[in-house]
Amino acid sequence: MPVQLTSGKLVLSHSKGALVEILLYGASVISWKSGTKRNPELSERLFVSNKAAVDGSKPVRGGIPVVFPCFGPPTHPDHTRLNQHGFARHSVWSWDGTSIDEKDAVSIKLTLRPTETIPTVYSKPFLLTYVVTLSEFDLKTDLHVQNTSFADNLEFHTLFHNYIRAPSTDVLVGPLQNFTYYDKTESTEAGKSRPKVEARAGVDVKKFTDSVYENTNGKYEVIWPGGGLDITASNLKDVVVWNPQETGRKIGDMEENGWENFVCVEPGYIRGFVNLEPGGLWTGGQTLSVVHEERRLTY
Ligand code: TA6
Repeated sequence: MPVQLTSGKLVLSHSKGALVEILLYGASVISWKSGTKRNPELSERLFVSNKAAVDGSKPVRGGIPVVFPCFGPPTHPDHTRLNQHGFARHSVWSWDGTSIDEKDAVSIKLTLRPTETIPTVYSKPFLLTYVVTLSEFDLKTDLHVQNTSFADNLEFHTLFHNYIRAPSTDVLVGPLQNFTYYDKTESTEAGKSRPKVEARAGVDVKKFTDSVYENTNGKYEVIWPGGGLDITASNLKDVVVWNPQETGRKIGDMEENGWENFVCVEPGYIRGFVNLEPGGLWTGGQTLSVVHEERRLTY
């Protein structure tokens, strides 16, 4: 069965073996297992903390959390009553359709409308449609945002908070050279970090890293000795690279030393807000690909 729903979790199976698991809670991808062209053996490509809640009690610590309508602590007047990273990752989505294409790629569609608790903290009308597509070596996630108001614009951030399974002491993310970034690990009196220009082609996360790159080219390689994957983003002009390292001890649902086993590479639109006119439709997406496994650890 290409798609099965069991206790609020969808399992997508590709005919060549790849698997992905998605919770209706938060539309959270919590597992992606894939082989590669050279090695058909399935490997888990994402990190989920063994202390993560996957029962819908709180956002999942790992996988691919969907961030909408605000990234980080709210800064927009429409978002003042929201938690960090918005409500999409802790709302229950509806399964709204399935399709299989001529190459056996399996897609599911999830939707979220302002029902239940959302209107108590957010007054703007919207319709979110999240499409997850599993191919033999790729995982694609697309978020479609519809402004269902007839009168008001809709302003939002959105981001895919990917926890990529990788040895954080050896991983490199790039090419990011010459892009402007903001180092959130720097505490400045204004609470805002100054813009810097990345001098490195490949960025490591050997120390606590929380960097917001803006206006990049949307193509990223995440590589480590013996492994790696590509991320291609569309309509997501920014990217965050995050790993807490030892500060992860302060994160309640972070497993012991979990920070040694992932890097977050998070394509998004978070510097400035998307401004969607009444009735407008906006789409941002990404494709994670493991079609190459062996990579040189140099740029
Ligand atoms: O994307 C990086 C970040 O904004 C970090 O600053 C850190 O807060 C991380 O997200 C995790 O946030 P969370 O709300 O999931 O604990």
